[in-house]
Amino acid sequence: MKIESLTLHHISMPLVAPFETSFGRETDRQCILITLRAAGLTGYGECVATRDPGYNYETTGTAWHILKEFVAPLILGKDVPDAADFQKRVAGIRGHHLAKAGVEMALWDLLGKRDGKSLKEMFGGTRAKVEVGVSIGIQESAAALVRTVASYLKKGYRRVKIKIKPGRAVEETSAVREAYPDLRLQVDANSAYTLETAEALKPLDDLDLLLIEQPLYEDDIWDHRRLQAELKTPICLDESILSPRHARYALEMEACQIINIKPARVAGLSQGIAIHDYCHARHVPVWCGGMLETGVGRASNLAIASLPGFILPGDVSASDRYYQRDITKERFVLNGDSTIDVPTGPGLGVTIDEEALKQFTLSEATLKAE
Ligand code: OSB
Ligand code: MG
Repeated sequence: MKIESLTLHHISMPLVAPFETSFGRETDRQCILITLRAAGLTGYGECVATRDPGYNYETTGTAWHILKEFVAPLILGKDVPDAADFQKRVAGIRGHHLAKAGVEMALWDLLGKRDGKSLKEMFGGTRAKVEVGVSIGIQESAAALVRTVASYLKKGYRRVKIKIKPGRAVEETSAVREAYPDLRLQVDANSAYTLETAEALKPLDDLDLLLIEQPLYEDDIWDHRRLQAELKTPICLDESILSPRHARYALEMEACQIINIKPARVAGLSQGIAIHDYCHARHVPVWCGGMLETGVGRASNLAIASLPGFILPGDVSASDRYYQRDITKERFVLNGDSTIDVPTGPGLGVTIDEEALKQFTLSEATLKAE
């Protein structure tokens, strides 16, 4: 499709409750909404870079710069037929995966709207609804954490992930396990440990966890192999997997047994699908991670999670777990069986609430083909 314009909205949305991880605490979530126009159609994508470089090195500021100065000139006025062509065009831009992924998402939305197909249909998704869990930030105390877990179980979530960091892991996770002996439970350290300090995580190995997510350095795969050799609990990698190649390295090295697929982290949905296909062929379980997405990114996550290899519940919770007001008219709700329905409308299957978008916009820019 010949791309006529690209619009960026830097937005900030208040979270219903602060979200604290080993790298920081967020009360408002920033991201960039990307709009592509082509052939009388509008496609939307979400760039999940946040205000601070805590999860990885990208921020809303770096993404804005890369999108405006480098990605836009490669697509404006150009015929971009599909995601593979888009990836070829941006291959000369090193890194900046979150920026690239936002545009690829908008392209999929355009293509789906043109063809009258949902992302799920285009990807070959096999499920109409996907199993989901909830990711719970670091709380004030172990007792507060147990109360928070209880509140989500009451809402119907049947899998819980808790954020951990040094000094805030064993007591907290043990308390949740004691309160809920049969709960599907997992933890996420967001790279807060070293091979040495990870010794402190050994007691977690006896808590029957589904997985331990990204305990070590974000730029490392090898030391995860060393740690995995000492644990019976599967290690799952998030930050360390930046491409389908990394997925192969990690599995060949036996650095992990499970992969968290966040399409944004690997530069786009097409790359996330490639990792899914690679893992599925090897019977390696994957699940869909989250970045506190708006309704736009949430629709995209649900679509990819409908692929058959996503056998573990994703971090794709209901809209009300994150935002009182979202930028999509659609809100995602939790079904009684801890699932969320995959959108069926053309493209992402969501519509933008322009009023809400205006309310949350910090700055806006439109770039047009010459
Ligand atoms: O590591 O999975 C992570 C949120 C922001 C940055 C990193 C992570 C997360 C989450 C939240 O765990 C998942 C969600 O969107 O509910
Ligand atoms: Mg993670």
